Amino acid sequence: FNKMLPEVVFVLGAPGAGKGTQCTFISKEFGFVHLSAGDLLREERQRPGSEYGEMIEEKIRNGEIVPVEVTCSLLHKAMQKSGKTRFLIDGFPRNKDNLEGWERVMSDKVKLLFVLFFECSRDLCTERCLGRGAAGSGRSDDNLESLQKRFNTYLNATMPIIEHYEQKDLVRRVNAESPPEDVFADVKKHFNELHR
Ligand code: UP5
Ligand code: MG
Repeated sequence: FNKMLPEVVFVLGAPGAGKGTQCTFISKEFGFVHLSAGDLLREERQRPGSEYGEMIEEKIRNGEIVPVEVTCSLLHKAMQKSGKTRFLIDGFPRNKDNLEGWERVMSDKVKLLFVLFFECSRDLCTERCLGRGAAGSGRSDDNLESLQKRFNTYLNATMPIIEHYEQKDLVRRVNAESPPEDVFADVKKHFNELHR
């Protein structure tokens, strides 16, 4: 019966670990719809008439986490709009508020397959994000000050979520320090194990 529910993989890992990069690969090869919570929030921030624009920008710049009502509703709408049934949810849930809000609204609407967790050192992640900033990402959080805050939030708020799913045996860890193609070789194994 569960098989009729849309299927979801949460993709987590430190800022700059390569979540977005790997989701692009997964989406191409396995046909999952890639939904980045960060991208949806940045889009909502730009949307004329959005009542959340300023709040979102302030949270992002300070590496803080937007209230789940906003993020979860953007995710839910994007899922419905896609008309598809398999989703990569990139960068969510990042804290207890996210987790509880998702469970409240979505846990009976989707089946969580597993949590893909990218492990990458802080130095390497910082270097990647600063590199992306220098290359003109335009992201207001690709600077050293924001990155320090993003990392603190990651360690204090997001790691406990990984531990929560670890206890349910749902975490699939991948070392994300090698070149993107090599990381994807490991990522693939977890998707090949799924029913087709
Ligand atoms: N790169 C990628 N993989 C590489 C590799 N293997 N080797 C070498 N380089 C690699 O990659 C980052 C950079 O590294 C790129 O230049 C890439 O080419 C290179 P990317 O794939 O973008 O990594 P990713 O993990 O997606 O990094 P991102 O910066 O997007 O992660 P964050 O988790 O910090 O950002 P996100 O967009 O998810 O969230 C931003 C903010 O939005 C949060 O801080 C928060 O304020 C807010 N937010 C919420 O409030 N709630 C949410 O639910 C989600 C976000
Ligand atoms: Mg990303």
